[in-house]
Amino acid sequence: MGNDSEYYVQGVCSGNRKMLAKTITLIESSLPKHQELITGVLDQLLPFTGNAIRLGISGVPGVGKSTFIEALGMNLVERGHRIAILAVDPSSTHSGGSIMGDKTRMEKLSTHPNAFIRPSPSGGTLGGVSRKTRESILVCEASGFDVIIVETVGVGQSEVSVSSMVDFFLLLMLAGAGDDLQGIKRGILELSDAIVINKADGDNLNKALQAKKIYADTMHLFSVDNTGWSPPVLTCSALHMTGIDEVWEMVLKHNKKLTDSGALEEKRKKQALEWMWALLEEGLKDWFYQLPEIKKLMSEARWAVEKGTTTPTAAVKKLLNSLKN
Ligand SMILES: Nc1nc2c(ncn2[C@@H]2O[C@H](COP(=O)(O)OP(=O)(O)O)[C@@H](O)[C@H]2O)c(=O)[nH]1
Ligand SMILES: [Mg+2]
Repeated sequence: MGNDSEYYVQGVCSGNRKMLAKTITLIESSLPKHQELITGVLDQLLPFTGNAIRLGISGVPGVGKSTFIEALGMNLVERGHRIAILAVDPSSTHSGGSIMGDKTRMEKLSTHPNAFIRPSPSGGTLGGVSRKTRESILVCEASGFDVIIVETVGVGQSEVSVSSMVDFFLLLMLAGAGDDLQGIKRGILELSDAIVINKADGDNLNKALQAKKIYADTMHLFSVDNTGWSPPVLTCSALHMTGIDEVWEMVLKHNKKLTDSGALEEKRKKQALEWMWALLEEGLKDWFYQLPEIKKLMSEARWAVEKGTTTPTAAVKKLLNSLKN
């Protein structure tokens, strides 16, 4: 049973949660026989994918991502949506992923029959974690989830990776936490389809409204992308569940705009192709460094360059030429 791709395909497509979880475990396995099996499973699932709204959520630790996802998620499941939450967090440890180890903040959602929460796979490189998350998105879609949320921590390269696997990339921020844009790199702002200032409640409400103006001015500096979408700045309180409807309406508006113009299909095609090139480059590199001939020549090349008896250019030429025979 467990070696048969049909078994997984049927299980996933019938919406069976256990089979969904099992299939994602297969994606996360590094055993060659599991990888071979899942490759076939994914190919068969592909026709049943693509029907969800893919939403990425980022922001520094403490900004309220988990609380926000609980609020938005409950809002959506109560309206009949089926929502899957995945995480990209290469720093996560064996405890089940630091990013969602705090399942307490998603207490209601995590026990809801229409929600599926999967922590980041532990260990591994960003590239590895990202691949697993991309493939998990497809499996969740084939299993009938119509909203997929990918959460990531607001540090480093993981935002770039998440923004390249979702339709809408949302950056959660705080008002007046010191420096103007809280160390968020300009590059991350450019990736964002919206900024949502969280914790707009209590004493913080006025500050949040002020920050909204400042951020809106900043976002105007970025040119509108080729889909004609200009990133809005909104406020919300994940804790008090205010402003959540507005965030979702914005996501729907963006989705409609991109769907109607054909830009969504283009975006996903482009993402798939870029992913293919990235995988190919990674695969080529791994393959190259594993070659016995290269291993041998590498140490010679390193030695010669260190000694100054050959130039890096000549050393690389020699390495690559050795493959031509
Ligand atoms: N006042 C207020 N507190 C919030 C809000 N959202 C989250 N918090 C609090 O901020 C802290 C961090 O929230 P959490 O969701 O774990 O943040 P994460 O690290 O980004 O996932 C918790 O103590 C939350 O209760 C909000 O909208 N308003
Ligand atoms: Mg969290």
